[in-house]
Amino acid sequence: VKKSISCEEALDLPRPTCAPKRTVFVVAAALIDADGRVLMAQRPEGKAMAGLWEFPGGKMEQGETPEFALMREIEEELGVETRPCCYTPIGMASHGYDDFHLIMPLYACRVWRGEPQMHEHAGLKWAFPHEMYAMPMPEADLPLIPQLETYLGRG
Ligand code: 9L3
Ligand code: MG
Repeated sequence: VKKSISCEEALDLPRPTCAPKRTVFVVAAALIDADGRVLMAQRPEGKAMAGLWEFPGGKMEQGETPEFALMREIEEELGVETRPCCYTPIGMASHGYDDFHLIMPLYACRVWRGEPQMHEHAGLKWAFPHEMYAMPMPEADLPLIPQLETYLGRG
């Protein structure tokens, strides 16, 4: 279990060194319905972090803007049509896994076309942010919950 220390405590320690790790840029979407529920998607068997509930999204490809990558990923994963202008940045996660460092901004999306389908996931669930604390989620996604609550005006 990693112990987190305060920024004040960290300032009293020597400057940390940075172990070279691969940086992975992932974009994630909060699709928000008219009641303020957010679409969570369960990672499937056979993929990393199987069974955990995530904000849908995926890796940015060379030459893509974050918003374009989201339009592509959300259509691939959920069969839902969006446009880059549907996405508003509302949060950011920066998380060190053992073998790579994940940079993952979160974008809100309130307008789309189509009914979400499970093209790549094992489950879909509309959840209020406070309900997410009871769902097993990837560590990287956890700091995005309070950021989402702030955006939705419950934080
Ligand atoms: N990831 C974590 N939380 C998320 C997403 C969309 C992705 N909400 C992590 C899982 C993988 C990496 O990012 O390690 C790439 O995601 P994918 O391409 O397996 O969806
Ligand atoms: Mg994905």
